[in-house]
Amino acid sequence: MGDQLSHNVSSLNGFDSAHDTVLMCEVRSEATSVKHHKKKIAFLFSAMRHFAAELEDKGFTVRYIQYDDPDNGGSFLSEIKRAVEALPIEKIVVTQPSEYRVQKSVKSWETQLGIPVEIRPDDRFLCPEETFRDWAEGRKNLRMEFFYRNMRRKYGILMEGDQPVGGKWNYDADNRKPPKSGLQIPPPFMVKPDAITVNVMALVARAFPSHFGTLDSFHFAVTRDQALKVLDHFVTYRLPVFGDYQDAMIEGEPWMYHSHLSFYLNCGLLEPLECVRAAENAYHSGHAPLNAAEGFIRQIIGWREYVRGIYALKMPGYVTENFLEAKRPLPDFYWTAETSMNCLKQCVVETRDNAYAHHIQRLMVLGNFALLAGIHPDHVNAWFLIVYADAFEWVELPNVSGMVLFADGGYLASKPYAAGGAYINRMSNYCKSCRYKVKEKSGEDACPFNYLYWDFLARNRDKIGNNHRLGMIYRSYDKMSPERKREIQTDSEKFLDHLKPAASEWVKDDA
Ligand code: FAD
Ligand code: DLZ
Ligand code: SF4
Repeated sequence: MGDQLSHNVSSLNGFDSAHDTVLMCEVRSEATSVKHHKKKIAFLFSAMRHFAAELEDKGFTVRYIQYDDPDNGGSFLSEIKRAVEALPIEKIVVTQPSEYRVQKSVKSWETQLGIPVEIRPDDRFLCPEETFRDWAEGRKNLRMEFFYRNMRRKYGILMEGDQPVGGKWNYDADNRKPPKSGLQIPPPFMVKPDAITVNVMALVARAFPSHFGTLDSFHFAVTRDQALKVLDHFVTYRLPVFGDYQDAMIEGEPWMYHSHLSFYLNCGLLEPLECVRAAENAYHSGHAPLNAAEGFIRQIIGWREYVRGIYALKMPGYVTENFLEAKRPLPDFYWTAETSMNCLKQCVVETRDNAYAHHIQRLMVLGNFALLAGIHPDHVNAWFLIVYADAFEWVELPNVSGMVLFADGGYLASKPYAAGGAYINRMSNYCKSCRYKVKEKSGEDACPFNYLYWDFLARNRDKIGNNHRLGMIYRSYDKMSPERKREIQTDSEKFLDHLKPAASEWVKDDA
């Protein structure tokens, strides 16, 4: 499958090139389960085609079905059926798909085809599903920090005996520097599209014209060798500053000091442990400071594995969670970028152009607005699953429903990540060129985040009013005069009532 492009993926263990065939297929059902960003489809199809060619070079027999093959039936099952008819197949071997939707379908193959199907665990994750389940058992709420410490111990990463290197597990407090002017941000590592990628881009332009996003300036790595170069480039040029500016946002600087490795980790071109060891080595050799190496490593062995564990544990019910009973449809500007709120505009434009936005843009701008405005989790999840080239439901859903929307009632995160305009102003330069005034609290010109923040807290008090991490904030709200509270409510209602809902064509293919 398109996110199993690893030469050591479990389905290939024991592959016998004299008898076995690898089946790979570009199928409509996957490309349009939601209407993925054009760059995401081009990236995955090109990476799949390159991977198939590498396997053939190694002597594997590969049955590769291209998207516009006239006989392509359009789904995994149709293509397996065709393979079963064409070849003397005794058994199907598959690595467990990452998404629940596909897992469910694979489980029905044996009955549908009348052939044994062996589903092997995906051992590219560092924490097996059962280990996570054992750790989570009996806990009402989970906390990433404790899970992360176990992972550090288990893999001996940044450890001195049984103690963390430097004496602390977590250096996040050093990683919140606001952006300063004059930062020399290195350009991202760019791969020039080769003939395969150019071909795929033409196919995507032709076959998916109504999908979100542009194909211009496609520069993703599409092979393991290229992805290793992206890793090396990150460690050499960005990692030393990664920690300091991890939360910073600058207009016109979509890539900042982030690694841009999620695309390759999630589709299998890179392995999590090799990225982590590269950062650890950079620390030990004196190339990168501890706050940078630890911060980066925590994202991968901590957050990435943690959200995957929660997904495995909580599906299928996690999809329908809506603890705050949010109902509003997604505003149109998430697709068109037509909004006067400059922070949102910048983040949507960059998402459209790059199929990428870095974590704080996703969490504190795009996500924060969706939380404060009370957008329905289905709409927010669909958007995040569509627009990013690294988005697969196992990682997107816990981040959106758990981290951003508090839709799971606090299972993943201890409090909603809600913030007013002051946070965005501190961590970015977006407010300087915004039509709204970040310092104003009410009225036509006030930054909408400012009143929406308090309105969100007031609206949801029955659900989150007892959260001990919000106690101080609610006390500040209680000290406000009745007039001020009314003003917050009126400004918010007026603003929210004027939001134009998005058209549904962006999400689902009607054809
Ligand atoms: P870096 O900042 O360089 O981080 C290094 C690596 O750590 C990433 O490549 C990624 O593999 C991992 N990582 C960091 N944060 C997280 C996290 N919260 N959860 C899981 N892994 C993490 N990440 C995805 O891979 N796919 C998604 O669909 C996705 N959707 C998100 C939606 C929202 C609302 C939010 C708040 C976060 C989402 N993330 C998602 C997590 C994170 O934003 C991206 O992994 C990151 O921005 C990718 O860019 P990068 O490779 O430059 O990351
Ligand atoms: C995301 C995606 C897309 C757009 N297209 C394909 C495809 O044509 N063929 C394929 O094998 N995989 C694709 N993928 C990735 C799958 O959606 C992903 O492997 C499953 O959702 C994992 O459960
Ligand atoms: Fe965003 Fe408010 Fe700043 Fe405008 S003023 S950029 S809306 S935070």
